[in-house]
Amino acid sequence: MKIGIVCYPTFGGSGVLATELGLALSDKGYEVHFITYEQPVRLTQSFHPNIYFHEVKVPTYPLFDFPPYESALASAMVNVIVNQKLDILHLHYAIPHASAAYLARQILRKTGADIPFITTLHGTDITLVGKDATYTPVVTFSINESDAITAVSNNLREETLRSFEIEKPIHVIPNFVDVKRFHQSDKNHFKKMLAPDGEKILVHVSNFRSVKRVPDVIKIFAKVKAEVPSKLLMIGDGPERQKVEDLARTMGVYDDVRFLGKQEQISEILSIADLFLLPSETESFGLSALEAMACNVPLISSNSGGLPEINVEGQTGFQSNVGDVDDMSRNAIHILNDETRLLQFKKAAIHQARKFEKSRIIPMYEKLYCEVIKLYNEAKVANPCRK
Ligand code: GMT
Repeated sequence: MKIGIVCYPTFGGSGVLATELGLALSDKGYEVHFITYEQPVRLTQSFHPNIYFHEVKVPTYPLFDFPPYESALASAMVNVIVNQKLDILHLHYAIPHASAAYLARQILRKTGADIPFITTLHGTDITLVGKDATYTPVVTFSINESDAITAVSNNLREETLRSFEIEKPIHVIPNFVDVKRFHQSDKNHFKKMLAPDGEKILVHVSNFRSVKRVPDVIKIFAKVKAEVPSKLLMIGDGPERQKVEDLARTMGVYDDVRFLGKQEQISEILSIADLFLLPSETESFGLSALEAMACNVPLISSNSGGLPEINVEGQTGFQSNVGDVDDMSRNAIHILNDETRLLQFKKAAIHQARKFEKSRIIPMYEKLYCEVIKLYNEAKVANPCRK
C-alpha cells in the first residue's frame, strides 16, 4: 500500500505523531510519502528507504500578503497522488489539510485518478482554531467530506460532535509511543551535572503556547522547591518563553530552572526526570506526557480534555482543575518526598504507557486504511461518474 501523509512538520504533537506513524508504517513495508512544506522534525534523524518527502513550495508574489499555501498543497497532493500512484491520503490536523485534500480529490475525479482521504483530528484544530467562526464552515464541510475521520481521544471525539455538525462516525485511535525509543536509559552523568546534590528533576515539554499554561509550571516548581530540593528542565520554545523566563526570575527560582529550547533527543532528558508537569488549559491527548510516562516519569497534569484518559489518578500521577497550582504542587510534593512512593508511581507510569505501545495502535490505522480503500473503490466501480 502507498500512503500519503500530510502534516505540520514542526515540533507540535500532530506533526510528531504523523511522523512516528509514517516511520512505523514504513518499518512494516508500506511506502510512505510525506507531503508538507518542510522535512518533518523526527524524519531528519535517520534514513528510511520506504519514506519519501515531497516539499510543498509556496511561491511568493508582490500581490500576496498571504501566499496561498492551501492551493499549493492541493496541487502538490494532485501531483504526488498521480505520479506516485498513492492508494490513500492521511491528513493530520484538519486545517487546512482536509479542505486541500477535498480540492485535490475533486480535481482528480475529472480523470478517475481520485483516491480516498482520512482526516485525523488532533486537538486545537477542533478545540481552538476550528471553533473560530472564521474557519467553521470550511472545517465542518471538509471533515464531513473525509472518507473516514479519526480523533486521538474519546474526549476529542465528543468535543468534535458537540461543536460541529458531523454526519459520519468518528473513530477513536489514540496516540501511541514507541517504547523501544522512549525508555529510561542510563544517563546518570547528565543527572549529576544538572542535579549535583541529588535534587529531584521536574520536566516540562511544550511549544510554549498560552494553551499550555507554562507560567503555572514555574509557579508549581517554586512551591515544590520550597519543600523538596529540585531542579526544573524546560524543553521547547514558543511565544510565551520570554514571559516565563521573566516569571522564573521574579519568583527567584531562575537559577534552578534550565531553559533547554527545542531538543530532538527528548528521551535522553526524560531518562533523568522524576516528574513531568503538564498543567494545560486544554489537551486533547498529551503525547509529550505519554512519552514521559514511557520513560518511567509520573505526571502532574490538569484534568482537562483527554488527559484523564492517560493519567490514572493516584497511580501514574495526579490531575487537578486547570489553574489549581496549589493542588498540583501539593500532589507533586506528595510523590517526590517519599522514595518508595516515587518508585511505585514510576512503575505505574511505564505500565500505563505500554497500553499505548505503537504495536497495539498501528494495526488500527492499517485496518481503517484497508476498509476505506475497499469501500471507496467499490463505490467508484459502481458509480464511475460521481461528482
Ligand atoms: O498543542 C500541541 O502540542 C500541538 C498540537 C498539534 O496539533 O500539533 O497538539 C495536539 O495534538 C497532539 C497529538 O495528537 C496531542 O497530544 C495534544 O494534546 C494536542 N494539543 C492540544 O490539544 C492543546
